[in-house]
Amino acid sequence: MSHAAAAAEILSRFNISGLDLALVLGSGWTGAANDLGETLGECALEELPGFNKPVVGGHSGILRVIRTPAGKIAALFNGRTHLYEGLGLQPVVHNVRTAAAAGAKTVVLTNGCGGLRPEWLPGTVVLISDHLNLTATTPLVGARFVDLTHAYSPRLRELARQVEPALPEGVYVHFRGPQYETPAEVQMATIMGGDLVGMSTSLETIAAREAGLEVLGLSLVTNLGAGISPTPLSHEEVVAAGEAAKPRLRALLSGLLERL
Ligand code: 8IG
Repeated sequence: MSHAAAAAEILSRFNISGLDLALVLGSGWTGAANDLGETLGECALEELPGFNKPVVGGHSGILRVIRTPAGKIAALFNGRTHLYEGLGLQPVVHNVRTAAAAGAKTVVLTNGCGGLRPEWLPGTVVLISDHLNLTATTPLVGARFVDLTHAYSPRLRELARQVEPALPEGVYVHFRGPQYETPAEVQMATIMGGDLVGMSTSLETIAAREAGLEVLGLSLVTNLGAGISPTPLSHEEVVAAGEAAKPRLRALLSGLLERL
């Protein structure tokens, strides 16, 4: 499988014996992950077997490997492949499978998303407590009956709250996209028990749990869900909210890496 090849390439390229953890940095999070440790090396994602260049504006497409202040080896994936790109499921979960094949035990999945609670203004960070996978698909093939009861690790959420005690929690609803939801779909997501709407993360979480990784999910609310906000959604709004939240996101990631 190409994730084994990608993992081998990461270990040889950066001269490391394995990864301890991986972070996937989604919309709004990329710039927050600079200077989080000693850089051991970096490369463009598409130089590694099975990876594609991210298509979303604001994703640098760089893999950086660092030694964290706690002495752990971490891979920072800046950008990801989404289901809506039409490349299929395997490229979407290649990041977490590669991280697991390289020895990682933990993955931090971050994203930018829409918020369904009016009190969560753009710039709010939310711990993902659970998800609704509305993509009607799965990265798992065959009789892989993976338990998702604690898909988003209660232990890691507690650890995040040691860094930021007031972090709220919410259920992430994964729509395939790439269009944003209609107001009716946003209502549906709310009625179904959702708190956040986005286009990533749940498939990576499923693959990560299959691979035995512990998952922390962090969402940056960059806009209110369609119909909740009086103004139309735009990707520029998303980028601006990420930019404004950068110092806070950086502090959170830095505090996490001291503890992970
Ligand atoms: I950033 O409002 C971002 N990503 N589905 N809905 C969905 N994805 C998003 C949104 C949103 N904002």
